[in-house]
Amino acid sequence: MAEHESLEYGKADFVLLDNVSMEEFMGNLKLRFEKGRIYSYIGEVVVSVNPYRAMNIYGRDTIEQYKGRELYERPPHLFAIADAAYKAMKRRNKDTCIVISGESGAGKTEASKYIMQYIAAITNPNQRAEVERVKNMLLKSNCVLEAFGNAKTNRNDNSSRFGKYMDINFDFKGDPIGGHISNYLLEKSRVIFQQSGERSFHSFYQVNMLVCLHMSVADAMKVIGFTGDEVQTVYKILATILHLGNLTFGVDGDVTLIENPKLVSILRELLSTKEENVEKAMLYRTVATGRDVIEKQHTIQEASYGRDALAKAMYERLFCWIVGRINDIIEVRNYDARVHGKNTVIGVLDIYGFEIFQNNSFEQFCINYCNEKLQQLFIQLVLKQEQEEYQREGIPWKHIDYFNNQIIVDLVEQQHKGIFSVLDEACMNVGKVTDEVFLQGLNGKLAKHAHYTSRKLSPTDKSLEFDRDFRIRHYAGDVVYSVVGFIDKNKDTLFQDFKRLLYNSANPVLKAMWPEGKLSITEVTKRPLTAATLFKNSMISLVENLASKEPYYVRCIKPNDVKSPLLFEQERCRHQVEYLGLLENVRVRRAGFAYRQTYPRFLQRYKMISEFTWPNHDLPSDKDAVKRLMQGCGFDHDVAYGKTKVFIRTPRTLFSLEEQRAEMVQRIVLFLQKVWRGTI
Ligand code: AD9
Ligand code: MG
Repeated sequence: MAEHESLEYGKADFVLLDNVSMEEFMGNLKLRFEKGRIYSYIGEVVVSVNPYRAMNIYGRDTIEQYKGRELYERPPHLFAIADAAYKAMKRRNKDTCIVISGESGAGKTEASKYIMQYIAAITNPNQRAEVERVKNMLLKSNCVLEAFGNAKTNRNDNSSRFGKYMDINFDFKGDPIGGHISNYLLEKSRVIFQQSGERSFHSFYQVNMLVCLHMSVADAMKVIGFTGDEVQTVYKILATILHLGNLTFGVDGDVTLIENPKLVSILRELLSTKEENVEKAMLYRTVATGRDVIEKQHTIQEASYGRDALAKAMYERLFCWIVGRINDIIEVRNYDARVHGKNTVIGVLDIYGFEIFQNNSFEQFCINYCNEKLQQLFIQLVLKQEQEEYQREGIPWKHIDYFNNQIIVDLVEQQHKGIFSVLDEACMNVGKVTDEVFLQGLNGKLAKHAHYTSRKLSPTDKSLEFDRDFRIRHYAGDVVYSVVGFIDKNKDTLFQDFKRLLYNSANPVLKAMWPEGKLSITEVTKRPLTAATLFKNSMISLVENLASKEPYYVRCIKPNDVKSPLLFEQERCRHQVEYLGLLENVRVRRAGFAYRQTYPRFLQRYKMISEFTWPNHDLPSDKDAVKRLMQGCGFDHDVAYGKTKVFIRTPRTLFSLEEQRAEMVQRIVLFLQKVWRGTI
């Protein structure tokens, strides 16, 4: 534990609680929060409570205190986990990742930024220019992505409306040499609609208020390496989307028309195209009927639908293009793996947190599914595998129960029966495809599922107000979703005419964003993958990627719903502790072992500290040799011997082994020096 921290701040590591009960856990969490100790540990997992106030714990001096130290040597902090992930990567040549989870507003994005700042601060001691450039880009990219991908919601004034996973690549010296950002499903519907009390993406207000982007954002874009033309095009796209919001349609006889034609000439200019092209794309749709290609006039509804789809698609494409440009700029360059050896990676995941709104739609469904996947990963890696390993190794172990949310993950993503499959099936129907048809499909397939209810299946259930609602019992709570818009958002159609309009722009930056606009209607044959399928696939590969690395966890807790630095709402916090599985985490950790290693590797590292094993042992097996070594050092009581690995219960034992090893190495070096000098 962090030994120098006084007990007046409570227990720094929940593993040290006298009794592992919800009551004690909550008492300790509250005490620490009230004493300004926002971080605690469960073993190597950081538990963080959002302080909702500026804390003086992220400065240069604090960074220095954590640099290169072991996790338990200092009070719990994000910096300690960042350092642990960094050390593991550097010492053991392992890819690591830091997974930050918690509900909306719990502090994930802030945590990810502090982690990045820490890594930037402790690397590149030799001030290599290229490394400094990369670090600067990585930090600045955050600011740009937040401007375009974050917005004020009722849960969080700076809520991430996209998922972000950033890989930072390091060279053999441990210095950052590049990175890569993966972005996940931007909530683009926000461009055309916001719930009461919410706003669109920050970028629109910044462009609106200052006529150019917020100063720091424009600076950041320039520093990163966006050209003047590119930044101009970004302004133009934002302006286009704002003007599209004002475009209205009417009818004259049976002709659909644009009610405010002045806007068309503004749009023409912004998009660098001809006025008639804009008008035509807004009012007509090219369709192929057999061998003929005809132009079909939109109804008012179709024209409005098309306009909204265009606004959403342009913003989404802009966002993905910005991420792509940043990736071009920060990708690993000038690096020859054949000369320098493999480069290693630390991944940082900061994704949208679990959310429940007044009205929950397709986006909340995807966001909450994503959080189910991450919870499942945590269960797999922290609760399940740990216990399975003890069993496999024959270590005496009393199984600890926990709620396994795999059943909810399956409910969403399973082939044929899962909600995404039912949705895709409904979208594939020819003829009238409605959200209600989708809901009927769900009811048909999921009527008996313990985590699914609809109003039809449960007419007296008060939380299901309308016939279009269904409810999922998520790991983090019940959420009622309205099916309205699911089909549309899943199909995610943008008429080919708009793609052609943008591709034919005289602005090369805009044109490059829409390469598929090159195709004529007769050439567009393939049905694109649905939004749900794309999201599901990206989540599955994200989880695979995280599982292939050594994970470090930050579990964020939101203390209240009013953004107060003083309020610790007991019930709100208890609920989060419960669904995050923190108590189970303490139990597994407490009964478990902090460190494990195979016998041969353990000996390789520590054999010099025992006369029985140095330079070689003559015992029947490596296991016997490790036993002898541990007995000799007096650590036997803190150790269990598995079939292939030795397990050490407390970190203190490990530190002590490390100290003895360092001492021996020093002695051996001195001895060898004397031999060389001929003084022995
Ligand atoms: V969402 O799922 O993207 O909606 P996050 O990312 O979990 O959410 P965020 O990091 O944006 O939450 O934190 C919300 C707000 O809490 C911030 O804007 C800060 O005002 C506040 N916060 C969070 N962490 C800290 C902190 N370590 N110090 C001070 C903090 N304030
Ligand atoms: Mg966030």
